[in-house]
Amino acid sequence: MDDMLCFPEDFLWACATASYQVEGAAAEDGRGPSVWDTFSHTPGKVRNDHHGDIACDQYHRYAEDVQLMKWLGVRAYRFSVSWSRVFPEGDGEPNEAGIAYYERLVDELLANDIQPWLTFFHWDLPQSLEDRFGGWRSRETSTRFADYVACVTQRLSDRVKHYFTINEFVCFTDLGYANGIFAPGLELPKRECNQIRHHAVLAHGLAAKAIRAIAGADALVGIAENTDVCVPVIETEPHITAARTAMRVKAAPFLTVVQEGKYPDFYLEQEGEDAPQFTDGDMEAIGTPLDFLGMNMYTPTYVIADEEAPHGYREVPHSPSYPMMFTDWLYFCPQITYWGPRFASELWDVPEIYITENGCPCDDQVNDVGKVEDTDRVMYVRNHLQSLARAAHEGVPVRGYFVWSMLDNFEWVRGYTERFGIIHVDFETLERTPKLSADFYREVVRANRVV
Ligand code: PNW
Repeated sequence: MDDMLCFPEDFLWACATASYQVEGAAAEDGRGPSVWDTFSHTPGKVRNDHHGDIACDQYHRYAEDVQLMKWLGVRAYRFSVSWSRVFPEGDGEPNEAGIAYYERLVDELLANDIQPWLTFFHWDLPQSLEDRFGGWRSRETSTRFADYVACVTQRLSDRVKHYFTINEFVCFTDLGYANGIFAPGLELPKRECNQIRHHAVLAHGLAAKAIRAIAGADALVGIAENTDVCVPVIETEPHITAARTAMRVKAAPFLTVVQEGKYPDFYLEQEGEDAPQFTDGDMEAIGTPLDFLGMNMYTPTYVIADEEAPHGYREVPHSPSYPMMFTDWLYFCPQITYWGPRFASELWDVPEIYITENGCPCDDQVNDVGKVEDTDRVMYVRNHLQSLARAAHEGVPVRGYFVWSMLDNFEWVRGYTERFGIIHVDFETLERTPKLSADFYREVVRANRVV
């Protein structure tokens, strides 16, 4: 372990996708619509009015994709289940054909020695729950989520050991119901938004309990969260302490309450009249101890110590000249994969940490020999892996890395215009071609080392 570019033995190299972004087959075998089907088919909501009707067609091409994963050498695949494939209306009787798809996918992965890591919710809420209950505005959605999770766990826990309840709270709560930029596209006041956030963490807690009740010690349960990674601009004690505090403060309604089983007092005070309503039972479920923490990491929040400021820190905005990847929100800061896991383990003593997403969009062009030579993506991933190796060498319990994404896919409101894959997808022919970054990642996986 003298080699600072080396990873611990048994480090889990993997890749990730999500149902609505890759599956396609939107109306096949009884799948019901999700809020993302409705939203993407509403003119003007998604760039170029793109939608996920076909996406990467992984629903039909999963066997080919598993072979690509095998070629990469990854030992795990993180995918999500489309809730409305299993319960077309979100509740009621399960749709056998929908469950059968995930059985086929899981069996194919296992036959190729690739562990399935299953996410239950990656934003594609059944439209019927939105129509009948107001979606996440109602705790009916939280309890139905737990029922859906119980059903899938019952059917798959003989083969699937690793589960993520929910992916990225802020993206379907705040962005969906307060900012209106993601499905279902609403702009509700703060009080309602806080209650929506609460229903989301409650859904996580109820689901975690359901998985444990059904699969017991056979199942390992975690969450995949994109908490703001606060990075000390200067790596000295006061700034490090300030950044760690900032991470806990900023995550108050999401990761902090999940890890601590209690809303921090400062959060409830600060929200005042708008604070969420909850019961003791809710808090008990929300605080269910987890087996691991999944961290999705893309971009930093820079912090410096400031004794005058609330909580003793101040965020430093990105200057216009700060280097960015090929989209308007992704600032390049490879230190996130060091500070994120380190702070999470210092704040909450989490047993295991996985980077469940990391990657970037690039202006990928196919060259005259049919290859995408994405040296910028290689640069991005290489630097983030170096920081992750630093964390591992210092004893932070980082156990694995899932590159986002295995292949180009439906990038939400950016449609197919932003490519995050290490494998190129031609969206006319659906042909897959590994990019130079895939060659790079394959060598990393093989060597268990940054190469
Ligand atoms: C993640 N931000 O979302 C999602 O989990 C993926 O589905 C998505 O494709 C990927 O990142 C790339 O966007 C994020 O603004 C959305 O910081 C927004 C942010 C971060 C992650």
